[in-house]
Amino acid sequence: MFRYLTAGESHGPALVGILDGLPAHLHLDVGAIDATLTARQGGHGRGGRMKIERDRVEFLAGLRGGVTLGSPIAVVVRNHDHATPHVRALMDPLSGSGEPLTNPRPGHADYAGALKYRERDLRNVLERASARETAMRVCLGAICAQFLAALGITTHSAVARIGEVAATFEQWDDAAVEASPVRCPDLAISAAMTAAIDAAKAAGDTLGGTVLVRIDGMPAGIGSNRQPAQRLDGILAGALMGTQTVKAVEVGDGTAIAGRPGSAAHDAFALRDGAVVRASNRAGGIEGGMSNGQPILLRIAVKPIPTLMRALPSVDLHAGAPAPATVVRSDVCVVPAAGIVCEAMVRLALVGPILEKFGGDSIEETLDNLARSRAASAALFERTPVQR
Ligand code: EPS
Repeated sequence: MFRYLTAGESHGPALVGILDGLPAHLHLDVGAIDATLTARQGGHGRGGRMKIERDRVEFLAGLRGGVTLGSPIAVVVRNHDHATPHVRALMDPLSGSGEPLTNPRPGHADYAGALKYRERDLRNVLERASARETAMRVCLGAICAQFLAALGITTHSAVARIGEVAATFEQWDDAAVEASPVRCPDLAISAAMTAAIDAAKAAGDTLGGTVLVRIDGMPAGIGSNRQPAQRLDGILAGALMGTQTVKAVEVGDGTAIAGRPGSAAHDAFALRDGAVVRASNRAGGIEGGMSNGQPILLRIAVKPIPTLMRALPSVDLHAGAPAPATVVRSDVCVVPAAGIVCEAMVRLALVGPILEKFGGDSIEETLDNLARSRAASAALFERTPVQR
């Protein structure tokens, strides 16, 4: 069984993660994990905190000589902001205390969390709800990416919308994404997005948007139609909806499919050089809850973050009087970072269903089983070889 767990408060000493169930003998490139952590910290629209943090992974368990042992992997990413004296005074695990935060931000976990945990100080809710925790998800996801890459599976992301500025590409080049300060491969639109973020900042406002995630190299038959919880679209959507700021997930043509007749909604089969191919990929690579061998295409909508410098109306819960929402240091737009985080969630979500199909206590065993499965698929029908 593959599973993972994260712990950590935004201004506590560190974020902690455990990954359990990755096969043995995977050589990990630690520089690649750190590079992914750095990518998450970037993007136009980030606030002052990202100038303080230098996210780097530290391994505590599960690795020897840079190679996985098959035992649980334990990692830490430090919060440098915790070294700031007033932050440490607030958040030291043993002595931390301070004036309570009392005015919930509409859209944040503040209010619902206060009621749930019977908290009179909203800081006790917001510290864990903060998107700071996504640094650990990205760290664990970057480890999983190296397992997936060994199987020929890669993930890619791009920003398609920020606020009202939308791009209309379907394919994209990773190099163009990396060249853009907002991770949008259309450079003219990218400039308009950057300007929109600047305008929102000047107005004390925040912006959300849309990111696309593509998974290449997926073998067919991952996930299952047997039971609801085994459907790969549900597993991916659940992981993505379980991410801070995400409000909607579409697979393939998603909601647009609802308005089309069946004749314009599906992906016709055809033969090319005697092999089965598809004329389109409206389904986004998943049919019947299983990967079908096409690239998996996901579109994720994220909300504008709820901490506005021009605070929304709220209530001081201690005073029982109207008051503006709490204003804390924050970002204007995290859509570029959301693409990196969504890739991490997809990576984490894929490993379990992949290991369920191919198994493997060592990476050699997983690769043997994958190769045998591919050979069996190709030979399944005498006349028409299957793609994967
Ligand atoms: C966040 C508020 C800001 C963000 C933070 C998420 O932190 P601070 O209050 O320390 O300035 O920078 O995001 C991160 C620290 C991060 O690593 O992404 C919030 O309230 O959700």
